[in-house]
Amino acid sequence: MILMNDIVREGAEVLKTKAQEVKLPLSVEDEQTLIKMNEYILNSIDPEISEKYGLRGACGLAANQINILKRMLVMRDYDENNQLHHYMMINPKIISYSDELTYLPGGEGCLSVDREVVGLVHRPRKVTVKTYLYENGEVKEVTLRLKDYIAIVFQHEYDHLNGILFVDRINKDFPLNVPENSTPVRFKRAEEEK
Ligand code: UDB
Ligand code: ZN
Repeated sequence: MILMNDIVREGAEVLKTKAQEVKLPLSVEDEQTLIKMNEYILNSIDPEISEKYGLRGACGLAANQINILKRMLVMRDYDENNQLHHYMMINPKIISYSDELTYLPGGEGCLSVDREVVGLVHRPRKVTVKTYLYENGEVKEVTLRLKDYIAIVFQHEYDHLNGILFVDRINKDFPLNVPENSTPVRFKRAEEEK
């Protein structure tokens, strides 16, 4: 199983390197990598397992982060409407972006970054993604339209595949600047608590 020690940290060359396309049909080795990545996410959000192994609860993981330069990522989280988005992606490609931007009001973090980073990351609010999905032992090609929080998680992981960290996207001179076309992600639960 993947532990925190297996997660590559900021400064490492693999996190600055573009990952390679995965050859299809999926090899047994690549399939096992994807399953292991998925297991990490599930273990990390299981209170007992994450406590026992000291895992940081995660909503996404890219293969670069476990030292594998292949275009695979796993993401799992709920959107603003409490719909679960759980995807094991192979060779994802963004085929269109919105001009509108969005951002997490508290900024982003990363399993590979151990320090507190102040600054906002503005990303397209909507993306259309063409990807292979691994589901129930099968690989199928789909087109997904992702928006708001889920689009942020996807783009954060997609950046890893291209050797980009969220810190690279923070405006160095004005880290808390908000462009006129960017609006914060609003979580439904937080809204209801007001
Ligand atoms: C995460 N989780 O998994 F807005 F309820 C982060 C860590 C680094 C803090 C564990 C996270 O941001 N969870 C979260 C965010 C919310 C509301 C909420 C829970 N990642 C994954 C990662 O590092 N992948 O490479 C960082 C996220 C920051 C923005 C998207 C991915
Ligand atoms: Zn990350």
